[in-house]
Amino acid sequence: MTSRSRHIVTIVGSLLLVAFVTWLLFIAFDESAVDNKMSTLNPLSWQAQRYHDVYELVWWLSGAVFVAIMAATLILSILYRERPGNEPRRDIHGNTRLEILWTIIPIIIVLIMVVPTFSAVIAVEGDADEDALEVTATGHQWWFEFTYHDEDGNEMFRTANEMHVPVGRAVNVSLQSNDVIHAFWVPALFGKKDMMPGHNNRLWFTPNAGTEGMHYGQCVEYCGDSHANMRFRIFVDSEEDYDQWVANQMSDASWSNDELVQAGRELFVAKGCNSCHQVAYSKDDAPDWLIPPTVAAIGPNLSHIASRTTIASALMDRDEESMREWLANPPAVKPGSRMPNLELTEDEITKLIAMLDSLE
Ligand code: HEC
Ligand SMILES: [Cu+2]
Repeated sequence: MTSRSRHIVTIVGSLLLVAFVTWLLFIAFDESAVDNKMSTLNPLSWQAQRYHDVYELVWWLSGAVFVAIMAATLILSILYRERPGNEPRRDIHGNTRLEILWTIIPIIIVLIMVVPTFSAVIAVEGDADEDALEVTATGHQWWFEFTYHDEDGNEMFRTANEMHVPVGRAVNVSLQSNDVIHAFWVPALFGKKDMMPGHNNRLWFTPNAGTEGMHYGQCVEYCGDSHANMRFRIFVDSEEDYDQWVANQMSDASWSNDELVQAGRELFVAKGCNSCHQVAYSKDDAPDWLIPPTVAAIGPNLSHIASRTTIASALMDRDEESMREWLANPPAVKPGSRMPNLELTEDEITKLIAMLDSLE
């Protein structure tokens, strides 16, 4: 290669590198990344905000270090490049002042990062507010179960994959697992934490005022075939909407006397759905096909399935088409699903959907 073509290769290479870095910066700061509901860039609780502050500090510090080193490298290689009249300098062996300086500077930078990091961790990992809502989140392969407790710690009700919380109030979440290690994360609301079998982890968060709406969550610890399909949602409700939601979840499962719904109910028993799914009914005239909750806990509680917006751990919207697809062959939709293909006919699926749709 001639020295001229080597020059051209160097220049083109540098330009490509600069373009690549610019593109990385662009996607990092792109508005859609900031607005994305799975992004930590728009924290909606003070806990998420504390972690985000640390992230931002480290980002700017490391950015400054990066720019300083790159600039020094560039300037020195231009100043001292090989050219007539620029003779090699004498070697230097050790310079105490310089060595002290470049030991102290990194120590200061590390201290600037360590102090806010520890203070954020201590604040966020501290005890939850006294009046915090108590919820147990249990990871299952591949869905989430939420158990709500009253002030005395007694179980009030169970639901799945969609958690509702009141705005402005602390939520204390006890994290558990029914099988393997999962992890719980809603980037906008709190940092990720593992759900371990046989070990209780805990996290808490307080949704800011004005954050009413839906926030996406995801399992973030590889847990088998459908790990990527293990999602969930948190709905931050106004106090009033939340109370209404709780009252509905606490109520008995309801169903109409509609013919299709009744046929669906019969199928729910005939096909053994009730051996895995709870449909809660507390009255004395409870249908005798109901199995106690402790037995029918292999799949999500379906008592109020029609009050949810999604099915199969937020993988699909809860609409007629998705429901058909799911009931026809769950493992085809969600690889490895613990709900087997029950070989249902189109007609049976229609009846079951009518029954499920009535469970508001
Ligand atoms: C062997 C246990 C088992 C049987 C039997 C079973 N299911 Fe399931 N079902 C599950 C599991 C486990 C899930 C959760 C799957 C997932 O999201 O990975 C599930 C999920 C569902 C869902 C989605 C619920 C949600 O909130 O996401 C519906 C609806 C459902 N099943 C209905 C039925 C119906 C109707 C029948 C009977 C025809 C039935 N299931 C039989 C275990 C079972
Ligand atoms: Cu998981």
